[in-house]
Amino acid sequence: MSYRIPDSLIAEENARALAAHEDEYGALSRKLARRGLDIEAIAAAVAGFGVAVPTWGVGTGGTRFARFPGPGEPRGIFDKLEDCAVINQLARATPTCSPHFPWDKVSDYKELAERARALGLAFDAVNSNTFQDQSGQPLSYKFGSLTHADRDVRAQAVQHNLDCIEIGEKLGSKALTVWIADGSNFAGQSNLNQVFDWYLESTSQIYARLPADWRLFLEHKLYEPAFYSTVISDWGSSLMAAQALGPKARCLVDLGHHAPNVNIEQIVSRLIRAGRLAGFHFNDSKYGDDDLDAGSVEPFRLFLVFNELVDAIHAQAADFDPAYMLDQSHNVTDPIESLMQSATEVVRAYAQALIVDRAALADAQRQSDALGAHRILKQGFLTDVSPVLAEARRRGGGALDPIAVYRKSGYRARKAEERPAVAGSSSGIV
Ligand code: RM4
Ligand code: RM4
Ligand code: MN
Ligand code: MN
Repeated sequence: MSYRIPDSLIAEENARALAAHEDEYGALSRKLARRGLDIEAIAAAVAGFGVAVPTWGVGTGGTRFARFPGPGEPRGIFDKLEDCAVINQLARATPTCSPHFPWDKVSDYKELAERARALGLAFDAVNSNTFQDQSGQPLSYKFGSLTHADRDVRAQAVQHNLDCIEIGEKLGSKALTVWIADGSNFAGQSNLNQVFDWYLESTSQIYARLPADWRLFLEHKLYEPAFYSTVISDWGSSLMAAQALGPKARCLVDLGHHAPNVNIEQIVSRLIRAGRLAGFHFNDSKYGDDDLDAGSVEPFRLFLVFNELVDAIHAQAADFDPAYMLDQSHNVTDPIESLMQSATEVVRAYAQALIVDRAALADAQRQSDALGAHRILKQGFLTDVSPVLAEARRRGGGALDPIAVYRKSGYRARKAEERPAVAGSSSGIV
């Protein structure tokens, strides 16, 4: 029988921390009331917010230099689901997970869907992988996949995406995320215009096979592994492709996939305006696609992204239904701890954006009161919303302090006994 964290441990730890928590919740409630805000409405909105965990994120990540796996790593998708369930059990913000194929391939998808359901989880977008060669694969992706110069390689990559849709249907997913590594390392290596044509040709074949209620998420990335040009390098290329493909195609914003200093929240605003925002891969970075934990480097930027999202909700923007996912590489932490912390930081940014006084902000903007407007925005960011996040977790059966309960449970040590290390784990991208 595999170890699960008992709910009684959560209850005990919550009981110990309850008096202090209630005091802090009361103080925040009074603070918000003075601004005309009802903390119960914020608590309800927070409780209803979910962000998907990437199945590849529960294994230790790595760099191109090395990977340092920890004890008790998940050995396959069934172990990964167990870890995803712990993240949701304690932090109550991640009811779904986003699988990656063929990393999460199994022989029986009905069994996989049932196992997820039994653990209280559902599946979010399925991700295809044509950035690596798999054993036994006839043709190589070394020089590209959906935009390879050889039509047979393109056809193989298209077929893999169609297979992913078929798997996703069995799992209850409603979207396919396509990120390709295609690009070039040398000026002249590929024809920049031609490869975009091939991208459209290949993705239109995938688009044609999307079930009626599905969406196709196109994920751009500026560079890496291609270092001279990348086919879908930026939101402009992504939007051009989405508009060429049709209304079910949307642009996915991974926070780490932009040029340095680019204004990501403005890109989000433009994509909302175009009715093409697919959703997010949240992570944080200092230099490039660092895949650090969300909110760990630039929490203000994360808040500004949510400010645009809450603004769109207020404006009742058309075609606005973004998918929220984490996409991180945990190289030096226990992935379960990182994912609980990151999910909390994403929800925090949402709560901070919810309490911004939008009427006062619009007024300050009308009066061209630059500093006044900024102060209104900052008031949301600088309010410590931790007590309302904790209360939403507690009411949902989660932990007031998820990481403290996780550490106390000894889950990882138990898994180290249950899961003998295996070679060639699909976790972590090296
Ligand atoms: C590092 C650095 C070192 C080299 C390793 C492999 O980035 O440049 O000099 O030994 O790579
Ligand atoms: C990429 C990109 C994709 C993810 C892979 C593993 O950099 O962010 O979303 O599927 O990494
Ligand atoms: Mn991503
Ligand atoms: Mn990435």
